[in-house]
Amino acid sequence: MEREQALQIVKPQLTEHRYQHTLGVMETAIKLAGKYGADIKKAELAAIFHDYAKFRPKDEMRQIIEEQKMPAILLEFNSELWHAPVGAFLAEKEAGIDDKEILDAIRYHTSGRIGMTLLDKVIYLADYIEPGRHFPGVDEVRELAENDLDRALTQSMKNTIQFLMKKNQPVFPDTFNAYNSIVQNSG
Ligand code: DGI
Ligand code: FE
Ligand code: FE
Ligand code: FE
Repeated sequence: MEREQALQIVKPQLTEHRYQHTLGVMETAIKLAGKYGADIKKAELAAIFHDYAKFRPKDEMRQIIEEQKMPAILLEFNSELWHAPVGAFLAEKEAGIDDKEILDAIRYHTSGRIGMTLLDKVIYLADYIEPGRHFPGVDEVRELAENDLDRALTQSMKNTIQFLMKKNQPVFPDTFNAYNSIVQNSG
């Protein structure tokens, strides 16, 4: 699918603010893919669709998680996590995206996972550092992303876990597993 068609499908699903975020993730993901050797067209499409399900009603997302036999543990954690796996499902069902690497990058863009692929990492990081993001620590991660993908990713995961802990929020197991996996595998 070409960029313009993908954007036309996604735009009506999002608020204007979230659409601008999506364009930022797209540009950033294309840059990171070029720098680190990921597939640029796949990075572009995954970025465009990554927040596809962001505004679906909670009840609809809960029902999809149950019916599609996604990990039930999702339902015990913050519903903010649900749009990632549900988005992967709906991008396939409603938009016909059938590339498994793209769907996985969408599915794991919020939590990460053990053994993230290069494309998973590009989308996770692009979501974190796109130009519209303004939170403490983001500039440090932007600098790390200039020459060390794994260090940038580790730092963004640390920031996310610390942010959740400061707010006394539970941390989803995949989030910890992703952090451990990348620290153990990147020396
Ligand atoms: O959809 P975005 O806002 O672009 O960003 P995202 O998909 O990375 O994150 C959505 C939210 O999910 C964000 O507010 C932080 C939260 N989050 C990420 N990991 C975890 C989490 N929330 C909980 N409770 N546990 C996690 O492990
Ligand atoms: Fe998201
Ligand atoms: Fe994210
Ligand atoms: Fe996002």
